[in-house]
Amino acid sequence: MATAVAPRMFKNFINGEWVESRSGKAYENRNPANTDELIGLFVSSNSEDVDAAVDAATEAYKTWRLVPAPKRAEILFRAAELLVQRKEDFSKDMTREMGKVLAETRGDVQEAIDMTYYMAGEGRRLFGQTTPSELPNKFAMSVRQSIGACGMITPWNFPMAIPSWKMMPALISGNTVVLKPAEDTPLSSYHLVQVLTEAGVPRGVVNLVSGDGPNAGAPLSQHKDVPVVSFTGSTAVGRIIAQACAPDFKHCSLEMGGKNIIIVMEDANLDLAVDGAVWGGFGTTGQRCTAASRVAVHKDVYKEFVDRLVDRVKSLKVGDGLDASTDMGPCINEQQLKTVMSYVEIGKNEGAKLLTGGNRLDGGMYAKGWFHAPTVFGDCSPKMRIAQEEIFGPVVSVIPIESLEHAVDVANGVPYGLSASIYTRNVNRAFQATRDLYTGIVYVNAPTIGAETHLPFGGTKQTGNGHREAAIAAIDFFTEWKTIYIDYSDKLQRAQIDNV
Ligand code: UN1
Repeated sequence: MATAVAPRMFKNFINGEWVESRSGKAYENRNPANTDELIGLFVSSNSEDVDAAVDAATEAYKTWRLVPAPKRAEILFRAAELLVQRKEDFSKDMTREMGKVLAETRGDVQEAIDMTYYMAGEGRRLFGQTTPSELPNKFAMSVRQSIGACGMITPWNFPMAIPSWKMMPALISGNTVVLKPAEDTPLSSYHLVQVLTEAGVPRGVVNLVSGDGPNAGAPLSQHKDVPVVSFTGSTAVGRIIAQACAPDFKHCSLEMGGKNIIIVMEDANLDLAVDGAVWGGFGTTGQRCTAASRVAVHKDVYKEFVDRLVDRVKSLKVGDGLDASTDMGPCINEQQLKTVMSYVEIGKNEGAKLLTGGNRLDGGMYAKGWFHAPTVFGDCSPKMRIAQEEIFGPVVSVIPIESLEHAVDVANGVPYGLSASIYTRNVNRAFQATRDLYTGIVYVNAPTIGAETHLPFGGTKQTGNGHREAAIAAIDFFTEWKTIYIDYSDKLQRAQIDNV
């Protein structure tokens, strides 16, 4: 429909000002539930924009690193309060640009609030260690030091939470930030940066450049003045970023794919397990790194569990996430929908049994969006591609298992290791599983999603590169240790030599 009102143009935020891109180009951000709705125009940044943002962050770092951490914390506390005040508006905007249902976008903003309060609290801790020296009249301690301008490349599935996971620990530690949010969801990052600015973050400390990976993300990860890069996204892109960081030995934190599993033992509370599988598999339309895209079910309860799961999945209401009765929103974009559709074909060709779904939802209320039916495949073998590869959509593969040992083998038999879960009432089995599942996160009697901000988040194998986000682990990533020895003996004392 023609309109006389020009769409709102969102600019980059560099050195405390909203500025045009040097490229002069912009792109459209549209609602994935209704592509007629234009959220706004966002600038397509290029390497010159990235250079300007990095210059600003590098200059601002000189003074920000010297601001006492409790003072930096006061700004974060104010930012958290502004997020609380604007939670509802930001959640609605997030549903419009990302598609997930309002209850979940409220959760996403809440996760940013939690992280901001949590890291603000760290402003009066940032603990190091004091420890005795092996020599007399000598003092020893370690302190954290900030590093510099941090480049952050964030995904579209948690458009405010994940930028906050990276920005808040970086800022409280005394670093400055250049954020390149996902092309599909820049508005939520825009809101977060706006809030930080209103809360009093000095100019240049936080910068935002919107745009795509090749033109904006790549120059950021390659920039010689960016010593720290934090990325969340696909394993394929993570590998490129790791390579870009390697020549200069940049600190590089990667959060990538997952192929998470829920194990249902024969003694499980099946109602609870079905609830968990539905929420873990189809929450956020399956577009979480932590999504439960595999469910391994003991043969003794397999049929009963699958019947109940399929019944529940059939009753899920797919639609616009702003409608309170909607259970599941659209895929983020056309390409993601096509990926989901291609995996459905792969599953059928591999001989998995399609139990429900398996098709794009089209026509009527779905005509203008990227909707796919929630889909369950049964009788999957663990080596099928649909049971091995990350689909990032509403497709769950159910695998029959014989025993706990078998389930753990299946669980660990994928290239990823983010999250795993077991449903059982047997405490011995629960502990055995928490010990033997080789993932970064394990749940007992809860689905694979639901991480909290004060505990480490991340995974093993091709999910990550050994770092963790959230919690103190995030402070570890965004700081370097400095060990300080103070000798007040007034004479030369040689460690390892003079004290034997
Ligand atoms: C992600 O899937 O990319 O535990 C992050 C969870 C959320 C975070 C998910 N708190 O599912």
